[in-house]
Amino acid sequence: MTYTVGMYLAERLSQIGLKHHFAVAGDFNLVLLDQLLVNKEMEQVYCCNELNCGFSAEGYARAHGAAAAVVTFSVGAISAMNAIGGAYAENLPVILISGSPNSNDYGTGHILHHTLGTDDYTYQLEMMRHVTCAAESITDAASAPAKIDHVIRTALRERKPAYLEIACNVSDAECVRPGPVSSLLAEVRVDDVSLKAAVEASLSLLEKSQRVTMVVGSKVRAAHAQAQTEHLADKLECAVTIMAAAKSFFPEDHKGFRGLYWGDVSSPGAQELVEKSDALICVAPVFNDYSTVGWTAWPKGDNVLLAEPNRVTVSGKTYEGFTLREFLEELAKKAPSRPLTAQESKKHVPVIAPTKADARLTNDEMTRQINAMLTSDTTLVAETGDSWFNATRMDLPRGARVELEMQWGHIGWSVPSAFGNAMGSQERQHILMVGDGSFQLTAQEMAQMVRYKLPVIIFLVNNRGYVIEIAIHDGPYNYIKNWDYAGLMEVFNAEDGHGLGLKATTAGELAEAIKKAKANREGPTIIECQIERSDCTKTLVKWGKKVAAANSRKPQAS
Ligand code: TPU
Repeated sequence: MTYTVGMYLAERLSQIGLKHHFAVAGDFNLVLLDQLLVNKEMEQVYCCNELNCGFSAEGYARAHGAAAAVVTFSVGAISAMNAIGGAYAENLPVILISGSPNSNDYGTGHILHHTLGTDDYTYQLEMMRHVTCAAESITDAASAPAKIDHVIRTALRERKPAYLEIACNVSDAECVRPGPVSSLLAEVRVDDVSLKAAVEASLSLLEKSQRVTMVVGSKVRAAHAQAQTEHLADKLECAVTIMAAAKSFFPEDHKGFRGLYWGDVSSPGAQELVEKSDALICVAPVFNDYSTVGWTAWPKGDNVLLAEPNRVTVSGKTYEGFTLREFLEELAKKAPSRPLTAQESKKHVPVIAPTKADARLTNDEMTRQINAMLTSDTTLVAETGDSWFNATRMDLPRGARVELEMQWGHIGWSVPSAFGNAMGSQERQHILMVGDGSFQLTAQEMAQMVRYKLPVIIFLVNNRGYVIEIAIHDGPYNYIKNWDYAGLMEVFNAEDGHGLGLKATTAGELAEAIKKAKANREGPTIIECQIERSDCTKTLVKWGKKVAAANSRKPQAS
């Protein structure tokens, strides 16, 4: 069989394990889409728009390790760029592939549709360089294999998105076949001297410390170091806390687990554990304004061992040239037992008392009922807003996954991301918690859950406004038009769908709705949970005030 550029790309994507790629058609990528369809190992999955396509791929990468999204030039790719920025912030290898102008049109002065109306077609590549770890433009078949391999390899190595554009007349041009994938995935060699020095410096901190605590951060998953983190915790036998964005990245049934470290809004006791440690091991953390609660809780100082994905900083020195996994593995081999912090503290499980069946539905009762649904097979996707705080206070069984987008924080992310995640892990039960304000951005992607018969259960929190923004900074702009959210499902079902739209205004109605949702395996179920606007978690309000204070610092006098 003659091989083409598009077939080469498809085989590479399939070799790295993709079973699906996401797409929105447009005339610059139609031939490319045909070429990708030749590969029977991968299914082409369609989205309503390119922003959602990017977020769907982002969700797939969360479930599956990597993903690809295929869009058309400018009108498509620039919409998708927002989601690619999200994938960058969240450390997810999403390959964005855009069709691009015919190679004969470059440098000719021709003005093309879907472009800025100038004759320079390099602007999209330039823009994408800022939100990806590798970006290539393919305008000839001969250089395509090297460019495709470079983009895929860099994305996988750096766990960041990457970008490819392929001239629309080149995607079916003849090219060589891909070689084996092992050469593409080869790991970088370890600097043994640096690794040994980092481990020795870390051990000397641990050996002179009795109060040792671990803080697990959100980059631990992208660094593929979750098992190594748990193993180190087994050896140290110390207390372990997690950061909010790392919810579910450390098993909560582990005997050292002591809940969430999030400054003032930590689980009871967790802040004291962290602040009173002689040695604090921060594994792959992200310290930003949100995670430090407006810069009020940022562990720093000589007692902090900062183990980042590509670097360790301890006792005033930084070490590089190895991965986090390698560092944690080596450290665990010699780590001393330091059980004091675990012995002196207890895991705090928040207990929410059930309300009567006919009582008005509350945020607490909704959270309680959702928590009771979680099993080791659940993936809980929680949108920006109070859903963050509800998800992070849940008690998780081992194996349950929580997906948050706390670095990028794009409202509306969760609907397409849950769709992509469900596509990428169909053996799991997907539950989505999303506020009404967020849902209004990307609601139409629920239609793809109907189309692909994915039994995602959506808890739509109708509190009639942007409650998180009300907590941070109130004004008339925080109040939204109400929708009939449950009613939307009928629109998306049209003549052939099996989605279910339900409403719950009391605790009993919610329990009934959950029963129906669990029984509906042929499509998604949206349960519109109607709660009072003022009913939100206490932590949201407390955290919101501190973040607002950080945002409203006055400019420094010059
Ligand atoms: O729980 P709740 O009521 O806060 O959730 P809801 O209703 O989804 O409201 C979220 C409100 C919100 C906004 C408007 N959270 N962050 N923002 C700012 C924002 C605006 N645009 C984008 C794309 N992302 C944002 N985070």
